[in-house]
Amino acid sequence: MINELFNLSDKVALVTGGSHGIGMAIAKVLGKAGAKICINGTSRERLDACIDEYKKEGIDVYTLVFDVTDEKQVDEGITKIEKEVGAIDILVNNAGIIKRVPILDMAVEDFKKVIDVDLVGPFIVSKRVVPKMIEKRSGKIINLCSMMSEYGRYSVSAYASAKGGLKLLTQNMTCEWAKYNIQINGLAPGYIATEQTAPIREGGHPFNDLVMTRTPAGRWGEPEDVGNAALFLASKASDFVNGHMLYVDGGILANFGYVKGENETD
Ligand code: NAP
Ligand code: GCO
Repeated sequence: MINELFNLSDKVALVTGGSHGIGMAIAKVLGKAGAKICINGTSRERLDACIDEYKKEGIDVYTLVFDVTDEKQVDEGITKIEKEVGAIDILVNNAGIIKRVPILDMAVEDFKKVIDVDLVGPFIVSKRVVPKMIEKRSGKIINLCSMMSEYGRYSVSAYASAKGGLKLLTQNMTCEWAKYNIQINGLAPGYIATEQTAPIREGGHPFNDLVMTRTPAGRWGEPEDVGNAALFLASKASDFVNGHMLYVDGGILANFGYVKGENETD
């Protein structure tokens, strides 16, 4: 049956950074597909504040505070999940930050901080979660990469370096863990309307015009667009997809760009 392919009712999912944005959208879709949903973040207030939003969708979300860059906190958090909810079947390494600063102005510690959260964090969490997946000979790991895994742009050197690295970490995880029937893939959004992009999307920021002209779909993505694609990578339907980068970008990576007005529909 087709819907059996996307039935996650016997699965436990951890979505890091699930209190809002793309993480919440992914967690909601996986929850609606039947998975038991666990989310973390660094802010207890934000985690408490999102519980009702999940409840509205019929999802009893399990929340805990741990910083993905802190090995001890990650170990304690995953141990708690394994004890109180169950071994994690689906891990979504979604937690991430960005700092938009030109290289010459960027403090080394700020560069390292972005790398720590966006690249080392997925390494730490995956390394702690995967032993039970290996034992079970089954698991799904989804790493939130980006179109910046392929492109640089002015002021996002740390972020693009981390997301480029995460693309290759995804491939290396595949080389080491696919033989245990674990599928590890990159989920790579284009420009999505969340808090993270609000500074370059709102208030008439010129970057908004760039995204609108460079994206063939002619719109910003919504978190739900990414969530829906995550369901495929979390389900049986992707059991032979591994080390892949699934772009959810409205076609931006396919498009070099065009001159406004050359398109008769402009
Ligand atoms: P967001 O709104 O800034 O949310 C980021 C989430 O990560 C928050 O829930 C935050 O929770 C959590 N987080 C940050 N640092 C953490 C840490 N050290 N430990 C644990 N949790 C941490 O971001 P978003 O736009 O939803 O993006 C989510 C992911 O998609 C990120 O990896 C981002 O790089 C990627 N992405 C976004 C876009 C886009 O256009 N928005 C495009 C491509 C890729 P707290 O607030 O509790 O810390
Ligand atoms: C930026 C944006 C991007 C998005 C996303 C694009 O400043 O260019 O924040 O980095 O977050 O990663 O896919």
